[in-house]
Amino acid sequence: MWSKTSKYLSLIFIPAALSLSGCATAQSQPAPAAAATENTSATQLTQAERFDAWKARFINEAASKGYERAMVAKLIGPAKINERALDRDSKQPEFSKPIWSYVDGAASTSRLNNGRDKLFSTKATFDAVEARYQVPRETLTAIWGLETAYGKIMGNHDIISALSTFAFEGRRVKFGSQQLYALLDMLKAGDIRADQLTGSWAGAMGMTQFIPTTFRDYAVDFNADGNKDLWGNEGDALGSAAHYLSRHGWRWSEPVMTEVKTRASFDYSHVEGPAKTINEWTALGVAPIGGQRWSAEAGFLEAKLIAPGGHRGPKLLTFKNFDVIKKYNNSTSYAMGITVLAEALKGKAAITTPWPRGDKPISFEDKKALQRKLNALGYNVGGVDGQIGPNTRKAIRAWQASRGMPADGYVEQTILAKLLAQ
Ligand SMILES: [Ca+2]
Repeated sequence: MWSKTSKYLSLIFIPAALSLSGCATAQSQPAPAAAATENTSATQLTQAERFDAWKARFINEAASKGYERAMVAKLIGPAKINERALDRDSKQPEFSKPIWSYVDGAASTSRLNNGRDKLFSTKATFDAVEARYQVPRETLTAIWGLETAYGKIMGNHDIISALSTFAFEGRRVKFGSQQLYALLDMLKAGDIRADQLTGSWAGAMGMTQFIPTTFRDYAVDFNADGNKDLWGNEGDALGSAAHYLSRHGWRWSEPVMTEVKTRASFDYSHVEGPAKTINEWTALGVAPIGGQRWSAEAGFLEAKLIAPGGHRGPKLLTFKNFDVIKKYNNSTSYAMGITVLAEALKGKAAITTPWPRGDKPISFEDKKALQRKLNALGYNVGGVDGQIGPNTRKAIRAWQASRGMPADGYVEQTILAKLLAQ
């Protein structure tokens, strides 16, 4: 596989000195909030009565849209409220997990070893999937591993109940309804059977955790047996993931992410900025680490620079394919986790620079204090919500630049203290 991509980097092979911590703990879920209060001022109906009334309305609405009433009633009738899917104010965790902890977990020793086994045991399927979709097997394996531990943890919630809970009331009414209609479409087309519909409380199904709209629009019957079996058939699941990435613009011959170094005078305000060509990055003093060089062909590829651990941590150029992975799950941490695991499956270390693991993260309340202070100093962060998003990082960069600090937009306790002391 790598031989196909190496036209962009002339490699001096670096042995995979992977130091992967073995903390393959499941992602921590937010603590359950206190039970929702039953009684609302708007109505005296019980939740069960409101849910039944919603079912009747949904069945009528679906029938009016041309779905067979009996089929819809049979499907929706037995649905029960899913307690996990109930709309509650999720409590903010005090500290969010640092990115290195997420990336370590993504490429844990057990996930890597299990992934190697899967690459071996599923080789014939991967050969066929790669040939059809031109998406590399290691990336597909990494998605399979991160989504469901290679099909081990697919969720055993009744999907109709979970989505009906969303559709009936709360913030996710529109989402729930759209997803239910996607399921009706698939059942109508005969792509899946109602008895297959299990998944996560959030509505994701099968080995690759497709929500119904994604399932309807991108799942394939790779083994051509008449059923899109993302739960039990590896070809269908991996073929569907490959089809999804392919349709979102995956480029077989291009890299996903390359670790780089920057010259001492580098202007970090380019971090998280617009994409530039490799030639432009080179002119700005950005070069691959570890004795690698860009080929002439690579010069015209576009890439964005990220430095999620700040200027002292790993710095990475991300290419079009990185953004394609984010179409699967819109998170930089996720795309990095997938890429680090996929490279590890090839025997390569995608990231070699140590993360600033000694840094002390700032709490949710500290993040709000940071945002209030930046607003007060005239750096507009928008709302004070305790979420360090692109706007807040942009404001941090502007403040850092004004103080002659590397403008990487990264914040931990010492930087926060400097800001608050101002
Ligand atoms: Ca099939």
